[in-house]
Amino acid sequence: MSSRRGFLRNILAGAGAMASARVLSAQEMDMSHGMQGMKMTGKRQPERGHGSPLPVETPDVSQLPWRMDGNVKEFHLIAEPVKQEIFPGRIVDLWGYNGSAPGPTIQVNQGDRVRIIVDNHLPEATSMHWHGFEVPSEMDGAPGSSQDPIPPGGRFVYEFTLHQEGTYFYHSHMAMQEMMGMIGTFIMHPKEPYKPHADKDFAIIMQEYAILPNIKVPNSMNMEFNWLTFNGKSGPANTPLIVRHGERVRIRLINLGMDHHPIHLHGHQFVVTGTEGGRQPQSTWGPGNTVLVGVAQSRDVEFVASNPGDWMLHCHLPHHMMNQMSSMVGPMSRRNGMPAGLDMERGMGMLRQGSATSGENGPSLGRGLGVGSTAEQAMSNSPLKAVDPVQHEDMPDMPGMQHQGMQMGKPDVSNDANAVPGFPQDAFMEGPMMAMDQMVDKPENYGLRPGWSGFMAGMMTFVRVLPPDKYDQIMELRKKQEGNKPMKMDMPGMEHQHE
Ligand SMILES: [Cu+2]
Repeated sequence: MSSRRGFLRNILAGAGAMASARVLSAQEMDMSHGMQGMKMTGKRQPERGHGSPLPVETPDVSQLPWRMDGNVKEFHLIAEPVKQEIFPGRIVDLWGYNGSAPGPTIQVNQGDRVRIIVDNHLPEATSMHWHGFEVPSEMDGAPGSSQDPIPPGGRFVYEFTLHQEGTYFYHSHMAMQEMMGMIGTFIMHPKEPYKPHADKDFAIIMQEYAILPNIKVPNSMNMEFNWLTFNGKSGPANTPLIVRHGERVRIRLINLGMDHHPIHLHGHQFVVTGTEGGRQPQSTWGPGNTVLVGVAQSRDVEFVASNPGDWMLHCHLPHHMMNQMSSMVGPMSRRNGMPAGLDMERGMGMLRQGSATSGENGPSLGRGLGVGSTAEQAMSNSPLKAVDPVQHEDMPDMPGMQHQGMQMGKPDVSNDANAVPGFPQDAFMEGPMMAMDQMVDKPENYGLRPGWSGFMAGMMTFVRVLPPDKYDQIMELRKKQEGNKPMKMDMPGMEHQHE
């Protein structure tokens, strides 16, 4: 490990005298790839240098290191297929950058000269767009108009000076690739620190995927989504945002998908202080607790964490608070099999026969997860057959009740539940039988109410506003965990270390 560490230091430190054409070798690329895989900074509490900006934490996503080449900050992104564990045991095939989707977080300072080397390790052409950046047209990454697409195996070197500040992001400018995960956070720290000053600063990217049980590849043409993620994780796999009681908190929310997400915070009012265009004037800040983050937008919200507790932060669209099971509720779960998806034309409502509400078409319209299945299995999830193995065949990748680490428990339903039209809705989708506290155990979850994980799904995490003793305890646990990790990552505001 120590040789790897030394190697990294060389990459980061020895850069000054090198020609600008110098780029990382394949071996170094493997290195940086492995580094990202360790996810060491996603949870790390970065230290602050004198007068340097507060680094933004991106829970569950790593930070992209850079090297200085003269006065240019040089980053290296590799577009590639990735295996992303979006939920315990649910490892799916996405496309991302440097081993993850979303890709690693880039942080720079306003005024920086930045170079980003983009290598394409995908089997098809790609292009990198710097969303909202005021840069020369030929650096915009619009394939076909500002540049040729980067062919498979190819490379494009982007370089520009950034005079903006705010919450930005980078993404592939190929539409279907966007739906495979190809986005990352790009923070531009302001020259003049924002006022009032924030004690904690977080960023979260929202994404959505349509992935059938048994299948690991998202259907990027689908219009409905069964896996909703914050920073590449679905609840309860997300790492909560840890805050000390009384601190001022900024959360930067970024959305790239097919839906707009109303993000709601419990227990506090916040103000929207920034958009994808940068800081907003204070005169526009009105109180709220839900902010609609539209597709391709970012929103910064700020609040004083004045109310101690474990507060949910989640998308308020009901179907975005679920994991993969939204088709298994209510009357639809009572039939002996039903259409589970159709070919594209019919899935999108271009019917060949029958009406849109017929038994043949009704349940499948707008769901369109058709690839790989035409009918869902006959199944029962009535109270009397709650442990029917058929139920688990139907969701083999969902840790079942018999799964190790899953807590045993019974949903609380009344004796005549089956007689009530509409039953079941949430009875088998959340609650004690879905709890998996141990499977998602980590310092940031320490002290949560037992069974909490059974109620967290989709775009859902916690802002934990903790009294000093509890806060310190979790920071201590986190430090211990970090101590076991081999390398330190470099953060913005610590540039002096590279020079
Ligand atoms: Cu949503």
